[in-house]
Parts: sequence; structure tokens; C-alpha cells
Amino acid sequence: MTMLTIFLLLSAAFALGDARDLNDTENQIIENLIRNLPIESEEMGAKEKRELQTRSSSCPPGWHRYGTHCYHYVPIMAKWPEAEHYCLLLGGNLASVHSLSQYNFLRTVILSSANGAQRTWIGANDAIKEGLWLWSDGSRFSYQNWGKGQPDNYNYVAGNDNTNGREHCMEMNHGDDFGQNDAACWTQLPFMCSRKL
Ligand SMILES: [Ca+2]
Ligand SMILES: [Ca+2]
Repeated sequence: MTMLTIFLLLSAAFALGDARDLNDTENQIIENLIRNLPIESEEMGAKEKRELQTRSSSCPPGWHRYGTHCYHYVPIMAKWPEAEHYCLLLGGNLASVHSLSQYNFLRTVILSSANGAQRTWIGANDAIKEGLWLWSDGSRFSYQNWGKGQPDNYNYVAGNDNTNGREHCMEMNHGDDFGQNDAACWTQLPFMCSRKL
């Protein structure tokens, strides 16, 4: 993806009527993340492309590797759709989770990045069909680590979006057991992005 494409994506993102305005600190965080990403350019020569391929065996600065993916905790409070949108700008998606060891790995990333067990958006939702959970990166939904009593599709009645006041978006680190929870998608939480190596 070229820098021009990134610029156009960012321009489009900030032009969205329903997008929350980012403050200067949040803008700085996004800009720093994009600046640190290895991005293949069409203008690159063979030497630069070889160097990029070598570098891509490790994660960009500030990203944490687990298996074939890199993970980054973004300390911006965002609704779930906004969070997914920001992760797309960074070349990935909200993180999908496929094992307990991976879940615990993501918890250590949050602990070190947020200095605590912060509730955090990850990439599953059942907004299309109640009870049918899908990962935003298209991977198979199999592993589940729901907290006690979850998912409960809690009804807020006066929902302020198009989700009928119910809970359709997945967070991690919820409750006393720090498990997965279905939350209202308009809740403002920090989030965990992932991208392939
Ligand atoms: Ca639901
Ligand atoms: Ca819930």
C-alpha cells in the first residue's frame, strides 16, 4: 500500500460525518503508528523490497509478535466500529483470538501498555445475527473464553445506535474473571489491533 493510499484513507476517515473528532494526542498516536509501519511502495527498488521482506520477519516498533501476527494496544477510547476502522488504517483488523495462550498473551500486552487489566475491544461481533459470532478479520470463530454469565446480550432499552439497545461487540478483560464479554458497541474502550507479519 502506498503512502498516497494511506493518506487518502486517512482523509476519508476524517471526512466521515459520524466519526468522532480526534484530539491532538489521538492524532499523534495514529500518525506515529503509521510512520513506524513497514509499507511496501510501488516505487521501491529490488534492494529495498528485499530489505522489507527481511524486516517483515519481525513486528514494527511498538507491536508485539505472537505466532504469525503482530499486536498493538491503542489507548484511544473508541466505539467498536471506530476501533475497527482505525485498525484498518494501520493495515490490519481488531485482534481475533484463537487459544487461551493467545488470550493470555494479549492480556500481558495490555498489562504492559496500559499499566493494568484494562477492558479492551477485540474483533468479534454478533451484530448481523444474534448469537452468531464472527471475527472482523474473517478467521474462523472457535475459541471462546466468556466471563461468568456472558454473553448475556444485555438490553439497555434506550440504545443510541442501530443495535436495538443490545450487546453485539466483544471486549476482553471484563469483570472479576477478566474474560470475554458482549458489550454495547457504542461503549468507548481502548482497543487491540493485529496485522499479519
Ligand atoms: Ca448480541
Ligand atoms: Ca454482556
